[in-house]
Amino acid sequence: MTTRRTLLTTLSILPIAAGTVRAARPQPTTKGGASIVSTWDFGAAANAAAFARLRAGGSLIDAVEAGAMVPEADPDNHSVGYSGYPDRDGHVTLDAVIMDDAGGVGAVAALENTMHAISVARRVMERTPHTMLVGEGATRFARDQGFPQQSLLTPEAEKAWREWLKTAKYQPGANSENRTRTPGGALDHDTIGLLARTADGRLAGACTTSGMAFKMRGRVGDSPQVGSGLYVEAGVGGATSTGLGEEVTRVAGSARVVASMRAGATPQQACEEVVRHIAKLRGNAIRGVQVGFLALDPHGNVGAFCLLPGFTYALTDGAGATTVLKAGSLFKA
Ligand code: SD4
Repeated sequence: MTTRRTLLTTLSILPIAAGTVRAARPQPTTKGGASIVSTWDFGAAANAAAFARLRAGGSLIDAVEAGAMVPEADPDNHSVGYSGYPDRDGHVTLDAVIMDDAGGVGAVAALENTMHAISVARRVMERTPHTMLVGEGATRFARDQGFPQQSLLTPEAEKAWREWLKTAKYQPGANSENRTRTPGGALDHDTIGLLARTADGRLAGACTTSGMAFKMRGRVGDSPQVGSGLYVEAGVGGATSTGLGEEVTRVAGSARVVASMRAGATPQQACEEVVRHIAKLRGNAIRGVQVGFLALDPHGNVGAFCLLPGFTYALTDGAGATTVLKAGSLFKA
């Protein structure tokens, strides 16, 4: 018979050698559990918009869309939506996915000229028989659906790209999402992954990004791919990821987190398991690479864990109070 302990061992979520692991911080105890969680500190503003939408009677999908739209419209956020850093050919291309817990999924990848990729993803979910549109087809769909068309490349982002072209070195750095940015520093990527729940335990999620700055044209990361950047399952939980997408896609990271939760792991244990799995699988190849996972179960329990210190997330409780927390990390640096 499988006891809980043997199950956890199988999932390799029992503590491993001291010295390599930084213990995860105790989980916040919020009255009634978390209502909305999102990646990075800038998730706080997104959570506020999502919470307001829920409070105004919106659906979970309305709420996660409203949350994701905040960084998409923020000109200071250089890789979600408007003003995202372009690919190496100078095109801003957006990736997004939205998902409910009743089988609803919509995604776009390599979308151009539309600020709110998350809303186009929602439209894919609601108005097409498909789950994902990419590239020119996604861009045409957005235009045909009446989304305003504009260049997403701001002068500031163009300047950074032209500067990058001088060396054209592609070396994504860790934790560039944090607001403690140095002007002109290597701001490689930003992504928001957002999970929300209702008091009765229904779940939905959204994830939106322009991906890695100065990526190859046509490159798509984890974010818009169901099971990698986001996964939600009724009665089990949801998970989302951030960081170097290739390392998440390789292992279908968010689906793996939810699978662990389905097998009995807590959200925290499940996030730790996938991070350890990536580290074991990739060894030296993930040195200096950041990948972080965030998970939420139907009761409002939250998990977060990452490879390197520095991954933060925003947690909003049932009363609307938001805290920004640091996730535990597998490595110290
Ligand atoms: C990507 N995962 O395109 C995204 C980037 C990211 O925080 O999450 N940055 O690989």
